[in-house]
Amino acid sequence: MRLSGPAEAMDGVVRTLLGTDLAPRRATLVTVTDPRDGGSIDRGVATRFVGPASYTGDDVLELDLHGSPAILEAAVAAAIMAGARPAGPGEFTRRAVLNGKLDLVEAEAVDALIQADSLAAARAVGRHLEGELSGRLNELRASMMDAASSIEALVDFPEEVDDADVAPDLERLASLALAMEELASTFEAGARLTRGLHVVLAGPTNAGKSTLFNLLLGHDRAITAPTPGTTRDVVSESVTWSGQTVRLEDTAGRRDAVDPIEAEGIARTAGAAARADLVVEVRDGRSADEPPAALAVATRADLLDEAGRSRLQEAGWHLVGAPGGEGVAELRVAIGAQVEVPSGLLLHTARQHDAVARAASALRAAQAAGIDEPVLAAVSVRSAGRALEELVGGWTDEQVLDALFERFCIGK
Ligand SMILES: Nc1nc2c(ncn2[C@@H]2O[C@H](COP(=O)(O)OP(=O)(O)OP(=O)(O)O)[C@@H](O)[C@H]2O)c(=O)[nH]1
Ligand SMILES: [Mg+2]
Repeated sequence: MRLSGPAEAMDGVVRTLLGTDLAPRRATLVTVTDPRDGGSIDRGVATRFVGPASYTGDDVLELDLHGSPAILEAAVAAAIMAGARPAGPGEFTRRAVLNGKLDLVEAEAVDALIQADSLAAARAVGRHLEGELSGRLNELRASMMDAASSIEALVDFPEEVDDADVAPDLERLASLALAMEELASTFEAGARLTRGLHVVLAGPTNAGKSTLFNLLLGHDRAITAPTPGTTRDVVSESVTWSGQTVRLEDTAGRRDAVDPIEAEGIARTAGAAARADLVVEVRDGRSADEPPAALAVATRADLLDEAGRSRLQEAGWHLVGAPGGEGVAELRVAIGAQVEVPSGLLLHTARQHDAVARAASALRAAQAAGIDEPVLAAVSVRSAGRALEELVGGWTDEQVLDALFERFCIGK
């Protein structure tokens, strides 16, 4: 149980609940007392962090108790009697942002870390919490501000600024725009990493998709049968393979539908395939010829003779045989290998992508306006700056002016 608040309020809670003082940052064995009847609620370990050296920046009290709902409920009720109130969603991180302990990008990383269901995702966003992405954005923003100052000077003091002084800064805006476009383009990989890789098994009816789906998952999730058209709906299940989350989907087999329900199922297959990061095409190995996709699976390897097997292997098919599970482990590896986890910084929220993309296009507008339209150029750079400010904070026009006077010594 975690509490956060101003020191005086925390003093009251500590006194009422624990009846003792706590040395900061020292785990202390305590008895939590119920203020209603003075009886004991639980014995546990309490640690007090004194602000600003705490997660939220306010005073924080952490209580480790025995986790039964009855104990926790009583402890929460006691804390409320002692002056606390239940926290809202994300309120501790929100306090941390308001107190300047975290910026918004770091706060998003906290959320993504909590949601991460693979180590790869946790590692990618963990870097953001260490300030790596904020640092990069601040760097881009500082460089942008610097370049903006000469353009602002051209607007405010046209007689004193030479066009030649502004030209290198306009070039710099172009390279900053490029850097931001590159950063924006990492969103797809970042989102894929945090939400998991979306893989769809597709192919004609009776190809063996559902059987393969079950084999890949390791349990009997979907119905399989010799009757073509067995699967109607998209069947979805998440797994973790070598540290990466994969959302695997089995789909209705493609054919000229025999009834409207099946036709709807086939339409859903097309929708799932269109949204997928990777479509694995599945065919009956006995009638397969050229592989229809980068990752194509021929089933019923167990029913093929040696010549048939080598023919398919040479053509580039992945062979699987359901009875013995032949080729399934290799297929998992092949699926994982189709999507590399990029090693650079990755944007992982739509908010980040939106702000960085807006900043990039505003810089392109500034670049296009150039020396001929310095007012438009200056306004565009400012709006690029505001877009990044929404992400990390700290941009004011005052700062542009500071940088301007520092560089040009105007009015001397
Ligand atoms: N011997 C053998 N039989 C297989 C193999 N794969 C699938 N089958 C059989 O083929 C039949 C059809 O398999 P399903 O997995 O239901 O085929 P599907 O592609 O999902 O079919 P729809 O849902 O109709 O599109 C079932 O009877 C399976 O047991 C395999 O590798 N070897
Ligand atoms: Mg099926």
